[in-house]
Amino acid sequence: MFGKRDVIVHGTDPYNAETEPAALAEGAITATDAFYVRNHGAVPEASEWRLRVEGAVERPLDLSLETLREALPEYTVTATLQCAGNRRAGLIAIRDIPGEAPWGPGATGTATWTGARLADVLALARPSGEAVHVGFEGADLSPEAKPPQRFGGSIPLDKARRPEVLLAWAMNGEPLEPVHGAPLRVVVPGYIGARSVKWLDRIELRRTPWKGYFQEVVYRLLPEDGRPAPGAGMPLGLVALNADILSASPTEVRGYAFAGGERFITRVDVSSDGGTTWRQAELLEDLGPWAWRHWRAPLDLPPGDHELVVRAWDSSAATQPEDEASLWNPKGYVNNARPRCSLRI
Ligand SMILES: Nc1nc2c(c(=O)[nH]1)N[C@H]1C(S)=C(S)[C@@H](COP(=O)(O)O)O[C@H]1N2
Ligand SMILES: [Mo]
Repeated sequence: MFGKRDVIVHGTDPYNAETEPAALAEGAITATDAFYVRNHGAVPEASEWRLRVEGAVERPLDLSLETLREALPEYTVTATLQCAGNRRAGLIAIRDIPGEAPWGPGATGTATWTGARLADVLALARPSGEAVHVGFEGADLSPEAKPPQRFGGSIPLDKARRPEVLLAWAMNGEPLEPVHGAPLRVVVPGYIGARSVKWLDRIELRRTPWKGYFQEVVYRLLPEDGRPAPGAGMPLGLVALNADILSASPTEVRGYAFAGGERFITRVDVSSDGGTTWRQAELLEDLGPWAWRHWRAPLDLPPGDHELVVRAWDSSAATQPEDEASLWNPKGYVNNARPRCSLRI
């Protein structure tokens, strides 16, 4: 439908699809035509596009894409996007989560993103003393909210001023595709995918975090017995340490590990006896502080049944939780349990 290949489609209206493990395993940069898509509404129709910057600013802006591209220097950042619902299927296996897509390990991917620094746009608009959060609003209308609402979210102003946060018009060296947010999207490295708002046409400097449905009700971690309601549970922001297996054979296991936040991957351990003994995997290509690490470990397994388990470690010395049972939550977010895989040889 959008010329995507190697994807598992979870819905067509709106279109949602994840990358197949084999396509993720091809390299640390995910091909654009295999990159996952997470939409909460229809891709908005192309129209006369402007970016407004308003709210707690001394100088509100109303920019064309040409002005943005010509007036500001262009930067490229390699960053992993990860949906908070990535690996939800593992939680659904514990207890059903009706109405939420059963994402496997492929609601994540890594691309190079090119655009202007949000910091440079903010410097032009001059945030006032009141500004603490930066809100982003997309042009898409989501029927998930009643009444329908545009998709939006916010990040703290401190993060918004960091050099890695981009207003991107290109992905993997090509013009951004409509399904990934053309003509302009935010890319917030280290934060859940939901903050990287696509089809961005409004930035609002605010005193408080975004009050829209997708931050006040959705994308929050509820207690096991919680119900979605405005302000219930905790808002998700920084991505938690996570890893998954992308391929496993009698001679080799491969996968990804993503630290999230401002952390980086320090080690990945692999067990082939269900977690009794561990060996270190080899960390592959380092794409910089905002990208995952792919890893591999050679195996030499005798005939029989084997259970592979993986645990990644990050620069805060945290490792992944043992299993999904302790992580189940009503919306099915942040499944970062140690991935497991059975092999019969
Ligand atoms: N405007 C808008 N931005 C959005 C969304 C959306 O539905 N509408 N989905 C968000 C979510 S939940 C994720 S995980 C990422 C996915 O980006 P991608 O589709 O380019 O992979 O976009 C985010 N930005
Ligand atoms: Mo997401």
